[in-house]
Amino acid sequence: FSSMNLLAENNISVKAPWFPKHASELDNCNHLMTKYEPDLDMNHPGFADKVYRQRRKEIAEIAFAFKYGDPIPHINYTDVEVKTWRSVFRTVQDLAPKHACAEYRAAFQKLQDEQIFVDHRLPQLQEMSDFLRKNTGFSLRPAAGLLTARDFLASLAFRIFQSTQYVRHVNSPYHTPEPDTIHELLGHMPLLADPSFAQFSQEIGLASLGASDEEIEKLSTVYWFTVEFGLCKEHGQVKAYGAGLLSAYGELLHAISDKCEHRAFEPAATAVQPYQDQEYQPIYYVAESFEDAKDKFRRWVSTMSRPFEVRFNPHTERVEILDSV
Ligand code: NLE
Ligand code: FE2
Repeated sequence: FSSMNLLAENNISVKAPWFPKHASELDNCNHLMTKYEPDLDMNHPGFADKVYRQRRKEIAEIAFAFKYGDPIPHINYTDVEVKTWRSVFRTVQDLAPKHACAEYRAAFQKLQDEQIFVDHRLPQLQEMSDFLRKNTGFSLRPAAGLLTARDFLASLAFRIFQSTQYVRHVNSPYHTPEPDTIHELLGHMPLLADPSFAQFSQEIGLASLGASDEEIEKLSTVYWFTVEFGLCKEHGQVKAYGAGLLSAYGELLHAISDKCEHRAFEPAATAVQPYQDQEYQPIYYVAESFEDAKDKFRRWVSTMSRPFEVRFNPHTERVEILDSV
């Protein structure tokens, strides 16, 4: 950082949208994107199910009340919820050995060895958060639903992942357009325990702090095609690392079939590719490796317009602003 000066917060002369400077300020970053919610979307499998909607409300209250430093409240999952978990868990267990990337498989095994991943109960967010903290320094916050891209990406800068805690409707165990705790647990958590992937996730977050709306849109599109739906190469074969694939076996099989298009991951092009968030994707991007994806991502981010750089100080959980002159 020799050519940079550490700036005091009130010295920033440049205009940039507000962003959290300390992990505790994520208490202000829980704006919901009201899309695909059972109360609003007639196509949601829970739309006509009063009990389901009530349950979602109860669990959302926990997220709204959560403040930085609180333990994540325990949820007593019902038999129906456990049954849904079990079906998805078993399909992932069957398919991952063949179709998931090596980093995912290794972390999955660790989670099984530690009895966090078992088929008869859902892991609690707090125990998962403890597991991640030990492995990569990531931790979790409960989220009430789909957050705005700006809020969601900001938390990644602090190695914090905002995770839903409710369970998808029992009638659609194998695919849901909205995130739910099964998607977070089976899709995201194993890779957040991988050092290289954790670093990549944090860098997307750091790039988002103070970015323009247009850049946020690009970053969340890159996030979509990598963290959510990414494929990568492994010994000449294509494997999945995207969370939306690993938690939804129909789409996983679709993604590695010849019914869709595979393109090489190239941030500048990937960032402007319109995506599908209701059905299976028609296009997937294939990375050479996490390291290669990170290199390409860094080069692309350096072309963004933000007139300062940021770095995360893990000791203070604070983001420091560096004037790049
Ligand atoms: N389609 C995924 C699943 O069913 O698990 C969720 C994707 C959330 C972006
Ligand atoms: Fe996700």
